[in-house]
Amino acid sequence: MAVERTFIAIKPDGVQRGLVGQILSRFEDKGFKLVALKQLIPSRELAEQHYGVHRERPFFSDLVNFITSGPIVAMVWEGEGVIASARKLIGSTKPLEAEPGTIRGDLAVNIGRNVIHGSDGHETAKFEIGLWFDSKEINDWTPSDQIWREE
Ligand code: IDP
Ligand code: MG
Repeated sequence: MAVERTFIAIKPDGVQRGLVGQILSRFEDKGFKLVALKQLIPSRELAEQHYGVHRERPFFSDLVNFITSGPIVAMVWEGEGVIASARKLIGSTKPLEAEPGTIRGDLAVNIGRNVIHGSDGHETAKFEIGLWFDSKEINDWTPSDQIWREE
């Protein structure tokens, strides 16, 4: 499987509830590599671009209001199959339907307060990484224990 990158963001509820550390741990523990991270309060323009595919949905303005309401933690994670695997770690969009053991399954109940975002495919990941990060903010590096993670 190819090494790829995905865009992950801890939403304002995750930051406000003090869940940043344990969410980062789940990705680190799994064995993925953090290559970019920053905290920011997204502008309306950025939020509307990010959620552009949902522009016509009834919940769009609530979603944009929420995501711009406070700091988020924006990240890029790298690894083999990380795009699909991160979606599994995150769990279903509706937290009450998300499996226990997933981030949303363990940490949320409300669809509008579901703690975390993850890119849903290769094209989306590419678009979202470019939208949220300048290429200079993304670091190429090799973990010293890399050899112990490979077959
Ligand atoms: P995802 O975050 O699991 O990829 P999407 O369908 O892309 O889910 O929706 C983006 C975000 O919009 C969701 O994470 C959720 O917070 C919110 N959302 C999705 N569907 C609804 C809805 O029916 N009501 C309210 N908020 C919703
Ligand atoms: Mg989505």
